[in-house]
Amino acid sequence: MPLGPLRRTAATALLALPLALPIAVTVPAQAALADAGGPSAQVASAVAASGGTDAHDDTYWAPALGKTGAELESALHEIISTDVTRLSYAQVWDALKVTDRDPADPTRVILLYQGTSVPASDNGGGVDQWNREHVWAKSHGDFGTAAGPGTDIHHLRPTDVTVNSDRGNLDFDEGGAENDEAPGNFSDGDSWEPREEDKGDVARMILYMSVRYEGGDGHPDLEADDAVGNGSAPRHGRLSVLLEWNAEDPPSAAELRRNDLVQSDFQGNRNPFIDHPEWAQQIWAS
Ligand SMILES: [Ca+2]
Ligand SMILES: [Ca+2]
Repeated sequence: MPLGPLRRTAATALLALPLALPIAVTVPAQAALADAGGPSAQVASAVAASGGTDAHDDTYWAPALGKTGAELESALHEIISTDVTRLSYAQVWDALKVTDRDPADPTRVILLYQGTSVPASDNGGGVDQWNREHVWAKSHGDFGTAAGPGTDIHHLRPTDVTVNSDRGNLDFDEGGAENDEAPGNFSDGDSWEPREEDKGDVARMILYMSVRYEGGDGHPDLEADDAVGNGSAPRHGRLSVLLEWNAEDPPSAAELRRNDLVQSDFQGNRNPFIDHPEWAQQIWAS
């Protein structure tokens, strides 16, 4: 994988983040991502080398550093499931108005799948309003909108009402016909392919849900799998494609800022794959 675009992403993140993450934060993580196809020991050493340089490695992620595979997944589950605040579904409206605020205009939010900016106050169920898209489709595990996975804003994003309806509960995969209202998104009978800018975001949201929900607290054990057409099973695919998207579309400044806001203002937990996208490879590709 060429490092050029990844380094540009790191530089962009630095410019846009007021809490300037040191450049050492992103560079080792991206280097590890680039090495993800290599021996796991090589990846592990890249992560170890980044320990202490990431803004959250010394504290939040400390118990996970140096681990790989199932041990890493288990450590991350413990970290992101401890001292978590569960929002009500009504609270999600106000939370998304903060986490997905348009940086150019605080009265607007940015829509997933389109990247367009719409008035934050125009939320609801009408045509051309925005609503709460469950990126992990809530029918996959049938968890509804009670406080828990159905209100976890790490995977909830503002979307146009009819685009949300078009995506429905489809698994994610490549191919199909382009969406009229949301150019760059494609769908067929069993899958939805988001536009390029959202591919990595979607992947990291699904992977977060897979690690966050392991069958405790009365919630289903959600697992990413390599299928489409998962129906109501607590599964979401397609894992191999999501891992590719995670690598192709690294975390943006907006995604990093969103992760900070979800932790500091709402839920108290972070999405590990936004801070360390290479962890996805270390859990699922080993
Ligand atoms: Ca992205
Ligand atoms: Ca799980």
